[in-house]
Amino acid sequence: MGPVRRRSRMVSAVTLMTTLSLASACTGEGEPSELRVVSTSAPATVWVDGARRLSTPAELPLAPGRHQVVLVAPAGDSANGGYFIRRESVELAAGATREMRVDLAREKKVVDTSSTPNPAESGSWSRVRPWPVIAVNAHLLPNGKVLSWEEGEAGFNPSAGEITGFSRAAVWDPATDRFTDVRNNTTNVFAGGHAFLPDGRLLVTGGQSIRNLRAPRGTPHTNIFDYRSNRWKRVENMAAGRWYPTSTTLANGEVLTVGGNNDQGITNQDVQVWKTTGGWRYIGKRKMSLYPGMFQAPNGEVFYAGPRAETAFLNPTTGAWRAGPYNRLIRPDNIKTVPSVMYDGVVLTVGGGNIGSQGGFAAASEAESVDLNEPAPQWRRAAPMANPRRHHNATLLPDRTVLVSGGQREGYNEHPIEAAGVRPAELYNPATDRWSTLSSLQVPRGYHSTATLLPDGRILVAGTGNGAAEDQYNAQIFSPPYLYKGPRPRIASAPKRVDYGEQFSVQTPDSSRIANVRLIRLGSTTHGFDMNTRLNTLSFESASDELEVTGPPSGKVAPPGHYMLFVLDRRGVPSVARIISVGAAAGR
Ligand SMILES: [Cu+2]
Repeated sequence: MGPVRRRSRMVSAVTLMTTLSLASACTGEGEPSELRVVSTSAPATVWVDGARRLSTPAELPLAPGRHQVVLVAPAGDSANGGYFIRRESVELAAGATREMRVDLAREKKVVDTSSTPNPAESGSWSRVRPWPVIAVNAHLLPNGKVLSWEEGEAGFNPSAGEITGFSRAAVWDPATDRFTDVRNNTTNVFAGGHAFLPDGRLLVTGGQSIRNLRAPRGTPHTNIFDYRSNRWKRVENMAAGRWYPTSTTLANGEVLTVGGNNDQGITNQDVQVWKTTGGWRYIGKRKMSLYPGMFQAPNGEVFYAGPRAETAFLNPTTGAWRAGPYNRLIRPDNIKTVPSVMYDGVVLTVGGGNIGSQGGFAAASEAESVDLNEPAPQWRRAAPMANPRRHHNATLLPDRTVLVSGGQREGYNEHPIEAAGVRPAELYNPATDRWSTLSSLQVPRGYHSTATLLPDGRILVAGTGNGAAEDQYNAQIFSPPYLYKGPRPRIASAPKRVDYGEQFSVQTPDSSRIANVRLIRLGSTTHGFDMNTRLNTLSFESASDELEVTGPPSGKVAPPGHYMLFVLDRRGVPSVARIISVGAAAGR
């Protein structure tokens, strides 16, 4: 066969050799004027820059003249079965042409090991689809789009007299399936903390300044990403760097930031708060874990849930700490990477790594919960998962269950996860204290993977790699069993803004069969911890074609900002969510 032009995305086969031919011209910043696939090989779908099919132009050049090509041969199209995934960087001067020869037989093959279970019991995974960045950090924006980014590079800016950085970042629009390049040109925001401000902008604290795995160093940069303009803005620096901090939106709309390593590679002990008027205030010191699990608690304090056995409560006004319940069930020694989530004031922690003797790196299957609504909260053992996991994600779903995806049974960050990866998802129902095992991932996800609940009730699972395991420039989207249990209730209209304690009406033709109304705060996840999400069940009364719903009582149970509003029927089938802002200070 001769050259196939961009318009065609499938090429037919005679041998196992595919040639990619890239030609660069003056069509934009390093964008190839033409990408041809010369193929006499097994069928392949070719994506340019990991984002787009061959039939559309490249959108995310790495840098002027530098491009990525991701090659994916879907299982059904390949004689050998399985998926071939490969990422290639191609340097191209303007007007230059370059050929890539790809031997499909030698590419990495990811075999689909899942059977075809009943999706009403096990849910289902989408096909593996390319993603333009490694989604180490992922965030659902107030406009329903998803922002994700990966590790970038650091450099020294002599004129500014400081270390600067760069991150590749993209915004995905699920409605159009298009990506927008939103790179950050001043900070490597990988390794930062993040939480949404009441107006829906994302506050990003710190990031990586110098990569030194013995003592990684944090940057003091503070960035704000504005979903309305897709722009980053540098704001007031922190007093010291932060690498792996946690940021938490507080009841009054301020954002607490703790933990992580500073610019010298040692623990940053500052306890600091981003004010609603902008800028930082400092409220003392405490030595914290990397990416500590922090939650605004219903009593007004902030709960430090671990990952270590020691827990604590912080008064975010005075900076005073008091001891919390000791988590003694698991966590025998230096446990790490324990996802925690909060639903209706209950914190659940699931699994974690470094179990057993030092260097063993086995993972735990145990789960525990603590109800912060009680006057003297205590940890209680929950049923264990079927699989031990570390580097997994726990995601709150609108039916008040918790989806656990990915993770590995053993091994540290760089451990190959092809064998150690846990492919089946698991779902925890706190109402019954039971886990069920769901369908399996095709690509195992471990360190630096993320999971993000979408307004349509599906979960975007992406990432893995970026200095750990193997880079995964791809994603899979999970449809939970609740999407296969009958017609979805529908929200016809809902207010854009709701105040604390306010009664508001939600129009729905399905009012007679609505059993629950819930809010889920937008996800903002990295390293297995979602710093922003929480779930609130709201009280309501049904009327004809509408629900009279009462907003959450205060910022202590629902910090101001954007939430997905779901209505659910008696079988737990959720509507598509409306994204609304909650709290007097919310929205602009
Ligand atoms: Cu990391």
